[in-house]
Amino acid sequence: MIGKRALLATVTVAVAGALAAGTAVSMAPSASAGTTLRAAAAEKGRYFGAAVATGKFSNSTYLTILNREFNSLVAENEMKWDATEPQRGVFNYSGGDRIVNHARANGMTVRGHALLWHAQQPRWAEGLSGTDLRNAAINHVTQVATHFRGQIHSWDVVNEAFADGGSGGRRDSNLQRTGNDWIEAAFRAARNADPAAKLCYNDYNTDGINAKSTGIYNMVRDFKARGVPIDCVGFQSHLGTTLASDYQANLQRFADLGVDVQITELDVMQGGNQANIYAAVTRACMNVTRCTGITVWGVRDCDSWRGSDNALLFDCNGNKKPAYDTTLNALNAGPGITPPPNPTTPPPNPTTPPPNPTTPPPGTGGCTATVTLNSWTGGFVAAIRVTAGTNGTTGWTVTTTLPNGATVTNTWSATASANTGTIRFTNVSYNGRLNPGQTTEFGFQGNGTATGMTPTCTAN
Ligand code: G2I
Repeated sequence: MIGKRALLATVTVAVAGALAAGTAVSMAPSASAGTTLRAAAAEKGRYFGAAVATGKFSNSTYLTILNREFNSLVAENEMKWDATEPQRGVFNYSGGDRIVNHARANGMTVRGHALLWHAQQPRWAEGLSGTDLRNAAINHVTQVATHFRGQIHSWDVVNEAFADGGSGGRRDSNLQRTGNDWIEAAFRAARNADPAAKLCYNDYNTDGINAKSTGIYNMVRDFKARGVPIDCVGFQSHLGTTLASDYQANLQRFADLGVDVQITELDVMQGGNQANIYAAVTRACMNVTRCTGITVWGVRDCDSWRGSDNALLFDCNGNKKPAYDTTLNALNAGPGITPPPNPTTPPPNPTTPPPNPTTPPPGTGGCTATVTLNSWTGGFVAAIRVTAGTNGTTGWTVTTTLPNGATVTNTWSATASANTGTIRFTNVSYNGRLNPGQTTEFGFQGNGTATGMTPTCTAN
């Protein structure tokens, strides 16, 4: 992080055009002006969010501001790989679930952050490479996105995969060394696991048109051209004392590719320009129709990773800072949009009765397998759902035949006997034992066409 801090200081001195004296924020609120950030954003069809840590939910100053001002939450750390899969195949959703529950109870939605990132990986993943790491990573995406399915409005599927400096290329990392296609593999797995969530690529130092943002732009354009499922780009916007004059133009060029844009981790060094920079960022988002929301990276200055930068909208006593007022005014002054459909936080479904333990599930004593196929030109991801019959399973094998020319490149949550032709997929250690009627999912990705598969399941 120290490297990034130093970098922030150097990049943000560059251009300050957007903040020139003539661009003051309108202070005249409209008749229907929202009096909180969440109300003002909602009136304009957007969300206004904050990064949170569940450890602070017991602080009443923090909680009061959180519930009053924000209508989208993101876990500052608790949905990251090290938090959610501390041991391989052992998942811990306690922090993430608390955040989702808090959001649901308070009329808020949730951003997911982050399925894959070179940082904050668990130790066991840091030690992997090649196919083993690729499979572990795709399995992670699948498991976590499946767990939170229907609860997340937008997922940072991949975070910070591009290099700083002028190369415009990828950052070196263990994930990058598994092959340049790791990002698209992650997006495909995420789409399969949670089809309703918007899938975002998220990065920093992308606050104007520069080599890094252009590298990302080219990737997004290529993904859209090839049908890789990407829906949004997150601009973290950890800012110093100036803002690039082409901040809005940069958002707009991404929007013009056919993706939503979001301001995902906004914080601004306190100094002469803090209030103006917050307003300029907010205005830029409001002026871009496909900018669907803003998230600030913490609640009060003393909750921030930026420590003495005092980079947020509330001081440590919970008082609103000048930047709060300029942000609220910019929200109220901005044009409205029709909000995107919201897939998040459905109430628990009262019409689905809990499984009745005394009634055996229908079906045979063995198991059944159904396939969901997500295909694009030249490739596919298959998700196979295994359901145990009346006897349950201690292990299972799913057999399926791929059409000629189709090749499996990647399998998660199962072991494949081959990569072409007739393939037997057997359970891995943690998903072989199923109670009667219980289901589990595994998947594979491949090249070619895989339509017409009719998998069969045998239990042992
Ligand atoms: O660095 C700022 C952000 C840049 N973009 C991605 C974000 O995910 C990132 O967030 C920060 C969190 O705000 C920090 O809270 O990510 C850091 C880790 O790279 C987080 O710091 C970590 C500390 O490094 C750990 O020592 C600590 O255990 O927070 C952990 C939980 O408090």
